[in-house]
Amino acid sequence: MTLEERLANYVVEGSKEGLIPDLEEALTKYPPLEIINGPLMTGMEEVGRLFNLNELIVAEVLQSAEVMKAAVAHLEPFMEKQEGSRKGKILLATVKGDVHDIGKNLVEIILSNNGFHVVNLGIKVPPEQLIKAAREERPDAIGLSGLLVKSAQQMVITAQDLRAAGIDVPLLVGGAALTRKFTSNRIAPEYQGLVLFAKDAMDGLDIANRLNK
Ligand code: B1M
Repeated sequence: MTLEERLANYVVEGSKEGLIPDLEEALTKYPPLEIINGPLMTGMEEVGRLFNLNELIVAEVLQSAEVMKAAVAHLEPFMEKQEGSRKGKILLATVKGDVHDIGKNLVEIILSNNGFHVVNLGIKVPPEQLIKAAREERPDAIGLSGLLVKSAQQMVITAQDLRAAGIDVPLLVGGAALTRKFTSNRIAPEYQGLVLFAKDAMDGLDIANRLNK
């Protein structure tokens, strides 16, 4: 197997044995984000495919998630950091009913490495908690993540509740359950402020940087 195949395979197999030396080797060839977005994501997509076919059970998917998290944690110190600049504050949450947090945590790493102050509220965050945090933290933007189909609908509800609470800071939304079209047709009309879709964590950073200007 090539190095890239081995990296994808650790995620598919949910095994960490040999992972760190292979990540070290990969770092001599690629920047950390390319390793995540390339072979590690390829592995995660395969996990999703096998899970869909009932060839993996939830416990096995959880092990794959642990491998992905360990890999991201190992690569994080090698990511580019913008020192010194202090940008806006962003509240980040996975929406109510959804536990998926690998993508959201990647967004946190990338935003905070690039000068943003991120307050990560975690997973399964109901609108009430988000409203309370928004009143206390006074963020410049709120980032919502969701991977389940029902999470897309939950984003609509969250946008409605935030609006009813008088919150109108820009909303940055992302996650596999969403599309740009759903964002502009279904979420944006329910909110007072801007609603912007990010296809991945780097896109999220680009949008946050544009909002910061
Ligand atoms: Co779940 N799961 N899962 N799962 N899981 C999916 C999402 C699924 C597509 C798998 C499948 O069936 N093929 C499917 C959803 C089906 C649907 O709704 N249509 C699914 C299901 C069904 C479930 C359960 C219901 C299974 C069950 O219990 N029977 C259950 C749900 C529990 C719940 O949420 N209430 C469940 C549970 C789990 C685990 C706990 C085992 C585990 C999550 C562990 C964790 O996150 N801590 C898990 C995993 C790992 C997956 C897959 C395999 C991988 C997700 C992942 O981490 N990807 C996933 C299939 C897949 O996606 N291929 C699947 C890597 C991550 C980096 O990508 O999060 O998409 P992602 O983030 C991307 C972009 O989306 C974007 O940036 C990132 C890239 O840079 N992004 C943002 C994300 N958030 C953003 C926010 C932004 C900007 C960009 O701004 C704020």
